[in-house]
Amino acid sequence: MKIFIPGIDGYIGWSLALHQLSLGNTVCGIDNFSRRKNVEEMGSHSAIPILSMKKRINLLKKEYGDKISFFKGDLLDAQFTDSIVKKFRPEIIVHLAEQPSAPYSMIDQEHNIYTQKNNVIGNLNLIHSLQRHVPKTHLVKLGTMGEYGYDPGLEIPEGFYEIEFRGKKAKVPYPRLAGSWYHWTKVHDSNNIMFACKLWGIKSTDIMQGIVYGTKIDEILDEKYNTRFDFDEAFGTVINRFCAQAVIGHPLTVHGKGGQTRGFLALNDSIKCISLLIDNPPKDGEYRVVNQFDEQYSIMELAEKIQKIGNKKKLNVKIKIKNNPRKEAEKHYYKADHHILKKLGFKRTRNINDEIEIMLNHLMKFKENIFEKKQAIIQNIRW
Ligand code: USQ
Repeated sequence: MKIFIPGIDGYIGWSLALHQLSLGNTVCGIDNFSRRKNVEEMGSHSAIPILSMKKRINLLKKEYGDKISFFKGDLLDAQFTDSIVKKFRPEIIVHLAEQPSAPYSMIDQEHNIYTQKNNVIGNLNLIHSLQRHVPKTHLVKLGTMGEYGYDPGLEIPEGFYEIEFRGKKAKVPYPRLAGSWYHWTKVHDSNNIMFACKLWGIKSTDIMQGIVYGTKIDEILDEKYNTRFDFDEAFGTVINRFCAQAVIGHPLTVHGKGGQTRGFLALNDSIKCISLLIDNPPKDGEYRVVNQFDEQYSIMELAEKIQKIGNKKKLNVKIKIKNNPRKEAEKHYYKADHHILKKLGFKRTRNINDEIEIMLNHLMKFKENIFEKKQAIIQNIRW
């Protein structure tokens, strides 16, 4: 299969490329390196060193030859996007080229508008090119569980639900109640893709993914294949950031009551899930929504897990309650379906406790790197 990965330089993009190449597929990636630049803007860097894209591609070319190609460019450049889709003619597009940080989008007007433009317009350019050149291609798009919001007080289905209103029943999209400018961009993308499927008969899987954690996937056996690992206030997500904090003896910064409950998934399993969805596409014209997470925990439960595992390693992990810089429910009902991936055969490969231990061991090797940027670790960006 020919797979196009916009955002190949990112945490998930690079890992997915390694996995898909190992399966014998052909991968073409593009990236504008905004993740590297934006993390630098936050005064940080990847805790785990990564190679430049030139070196990454040279490494892969030695192993996979012409099965890997890379072009530097931006989805906002409609001509560039169009020329790649026209030339490569992918059978699958896995769109991972969005600004992924909620706090980053909340810094100020400029960062909000940047996120909206980058995500919404980039996605539109991509779907127009897909329709123009490869209308039978499956678009796998990374959305987020955060599109639904965390305080509707109802169970969350996979995208659609049945309602009865004034005596009539209908299957309609489940309401989206996102909690940051970033999360809203994903809602706008979902609406645009849903409409494109109806309008043009293209097919898409919109992944509502939970929080991904971990440093390794099965294909990362040597440090030179490493994917990035962020821990700064904008790009470090909660388990990854807590593990980085534990390693340098910084207290784990739990926001508010810590009762915020989220779905979580190991990086290795995120890649396996995306690959399962690639292998099991929807029908032509179908807009499929899949909730992609494995287990759910509250933030305090997570902090306590990391504390327990860290203390076995003599890290003397402390937990510090911090005034919540976000506007979010700190205690809420949370029950979300995640049946589709299980039906397709998804089985967890990484247990959360084992993965936290693997992460702590891996990160301890790069303690100095985290320590060097420790001023970037506390979230001060306010909603
Ligand atoms: N949190 C803390 N302490 C910290 C950092 C975070 O208590 O030091 C709390 C936050 O207040 C929040 C929860 O942990 O309640 C999750 O925060 P996060 O930064 O890990 O996740 P979030 O901002 O929701 O975004 C991340 C990814 C995003 C993805 C989303 C999936 O950055 O790309 O879409 O997770 S989900 O959360 O399921 O919407």
